[in-house]
Amino acid sequence: MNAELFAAQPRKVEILAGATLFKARLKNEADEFLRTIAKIAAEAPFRHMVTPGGQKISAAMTNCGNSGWISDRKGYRYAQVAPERNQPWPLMPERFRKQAIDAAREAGFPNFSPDACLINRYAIGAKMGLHQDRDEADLTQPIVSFSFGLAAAFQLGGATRKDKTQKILLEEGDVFVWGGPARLFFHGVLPIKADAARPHTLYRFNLTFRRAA
Ligand code: MD6
Ligand code: FE
Repeated sequence: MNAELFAAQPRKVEILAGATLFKARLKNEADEFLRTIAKIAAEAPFRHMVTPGGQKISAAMTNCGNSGWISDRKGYRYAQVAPERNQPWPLMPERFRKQAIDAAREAGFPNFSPDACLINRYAIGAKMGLHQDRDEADLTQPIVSFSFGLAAAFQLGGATRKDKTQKILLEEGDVFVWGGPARLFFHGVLPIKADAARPHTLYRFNLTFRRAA
């Protein structure tokens, strides 16, 4: 029997105009990505930030790249230093950058040039409420998201908070490219569930590559 028949078969799924999901695209490289994330976190540790309203964000966050997304009582924004460290963010690994640019190009965004990568770590039960990503300077550039570890039920809505949402399963190695007409759509993540088949997998990691400046 040919083992390749059983290898993950990447699939490209158009979810909406401007939103393309590449199933399992990075699945075979998941361990390598997780090791690189651990190195970034050794330099710039994951931490729970607060929203301008004072609520603790349940996903722990860090960043790599020239800019990093932060939140505190003063607002949401990109910053070139981690506030509590006063040092630049770790470099964006070339391999991350290349994978993000390649996926964007294949989804119809040939000029993607990310300068920021937000890394979210979700423990079981962590979630993210419906939001828009609108802190980036150039909204013609897409956002590219990589998921590893536990799966997420991702909610993708529309241009207003009241629009109906569809649920998209984001699993290990999935790459979701999102821009154009969908760039400002509301979205969120339902509480992450444990996976009985992977009892040692305790987190979901999500990386989002952006052009911030
Ligand atoms: C997450 N992702 O998947 C959260 N935002 O954990 C996002 O909020 C997100 O995946 C903009 C574009 C793609 C995303
Ligand atoms: Fe978002």
